[in-house]
Amino acid sequence: MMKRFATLSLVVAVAACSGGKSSSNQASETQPDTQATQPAAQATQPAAPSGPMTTPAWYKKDDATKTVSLDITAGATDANNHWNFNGGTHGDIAITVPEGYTVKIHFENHDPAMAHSLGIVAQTSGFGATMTPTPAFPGAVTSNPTSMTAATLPGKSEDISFTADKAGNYAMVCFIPGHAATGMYLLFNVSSDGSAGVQM
Ligand SMILES: [Cu+2]
Repeated sequence: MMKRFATLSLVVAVAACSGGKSSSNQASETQPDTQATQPAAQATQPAAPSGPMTTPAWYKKDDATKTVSLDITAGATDANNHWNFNGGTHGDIAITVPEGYTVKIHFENHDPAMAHSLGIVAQTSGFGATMTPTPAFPGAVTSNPTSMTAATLPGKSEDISFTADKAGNYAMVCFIPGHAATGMYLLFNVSSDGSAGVQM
């Protein structure tokens, strides 16, 4: 907001100084361009969370057993019509686990009305309305992940476990048709340098 305001002031100042016709034309062309580009970019690829690495109560790491345990709740809040993981949507939470660690996820569905699922995929944005439920790691998906009647139903839970054996950027998605496309995904990173935790 500050940046855009500063740019506007600068444009006005330049136009005022030169007073020339070409200058004011230039100014009016530049402004709408900038405004049109910014929202489009945010809709397709929101900026990854860049906050400090934290360890909320739902993230536990045990270096002795090289295990990260995650408590993930679908519909933890009413954000995005309950289509969220621990309240996060559109990749606004980034979970990072060290490469080679076993990841144990306890998944609960607190959405009163809708089945949800959880899987880790290599894709991190641009999710289609329907998705092939192929996890990035063997075992990194809940059962019947695309089914509105047989995925993890309201009030139910499921536990999955997998080895995060390849560093990279992944996403945690819901495979029910339309859910990831409308924001039901978090970012999931596997670090090669041992970094671990949660950023928002
Ligand atoms: Cu869902």
